[in-house]
Amino acid sequence: MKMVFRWWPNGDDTVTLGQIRQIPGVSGVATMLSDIPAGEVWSKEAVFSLRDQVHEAGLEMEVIESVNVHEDIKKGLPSRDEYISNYITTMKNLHEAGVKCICYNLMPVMDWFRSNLEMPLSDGSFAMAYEHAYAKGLTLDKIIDSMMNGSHDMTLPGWEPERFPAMTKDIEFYQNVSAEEYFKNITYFLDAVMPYAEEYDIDFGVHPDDPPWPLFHLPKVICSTESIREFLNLNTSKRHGLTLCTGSLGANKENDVPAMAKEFASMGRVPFVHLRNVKHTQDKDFHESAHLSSEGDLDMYQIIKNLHDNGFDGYIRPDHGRRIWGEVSRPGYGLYDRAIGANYLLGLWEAVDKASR
Ligand code: DNO
Repeated sequence: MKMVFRWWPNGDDTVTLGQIRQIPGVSGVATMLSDIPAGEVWSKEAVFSLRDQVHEAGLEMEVIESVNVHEDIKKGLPSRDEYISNYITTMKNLHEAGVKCICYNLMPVMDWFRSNLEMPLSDGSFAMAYEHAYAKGLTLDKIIDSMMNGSHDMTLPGWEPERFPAMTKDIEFYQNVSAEEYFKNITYFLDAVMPYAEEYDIDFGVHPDDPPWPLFHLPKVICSTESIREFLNLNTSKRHGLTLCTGSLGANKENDVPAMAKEFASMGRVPFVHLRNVKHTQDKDFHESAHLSSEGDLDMYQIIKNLHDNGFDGYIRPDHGRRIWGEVSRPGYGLYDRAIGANYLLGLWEAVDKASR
């Protein structure tokens, strides 16, 4: 197991590589070239220069989060072949730079969604929250506003402003796309890419839909144990796996996240794990919490134990932290709470590992 920390280059992060290097137990970053639009090739030059920057700071760059999938691939349009071929070239360049794991997602049109990026908690910290009744009634403008307010003018992952102009049309497009059709488009992509994942020794971990239910009439297909099984069955390559995001999946109370960790890790299909906790308030409403089991509704000990005992040998990163100690950063991606979280998770791992010997 290796603990990594999400980080963005080109000054697009308040956290520095030097700070990450000082978090005990963190060996590398999960990073991306966020200035290259989805569908374009990540040149060898750009990838190598990113890698050199990370290495110079004494960290590894074995995980990329995310190489985003162009919307035309998800839509199944004829232009997808060119975007897939670009994706494969990017994989080759990443492989040559020593990358071992790619996180990506298949959420149509928009990535993760929260109705409030800065909900005050009783201890004076702030966390991201989701209120279903409010979310359901939103128009696209309000959806975008909801995500941009509280973003402190930093780009949110998956909410790069260049996506906004096409969103109305894209949402319309999906109104008549069934989950079955969507799965077909995904299969086409996986069949094209997985042989290269084998050739380049890169594990692919799809990020589940966040929140894990249909929203804004868009197909959401990676939400539950059943749908993850179905998704993993779309391609037999062992490189075709899941980024087990405990907070995304755990937002649905029906999802037994420790059981998911056990089932999918034992299949060798979990190359990457995002660990964070959530606190359910009512029905589908929740807010994010500190990583500790006692702070939310997920049993982090059991999740770690099930990963450990079922042969998990991939990368973990502490996912979204709260905003604490007055830090101003990308929502969810400050230094302080994630650093605390990383060390709590490393402590759990050490205890589970030593107890098993
Ligand atoms: C938000 C994240 C997502 C996730 C991507 C993975 O903070 O959970 O942006 O990283 O969807 O592709």
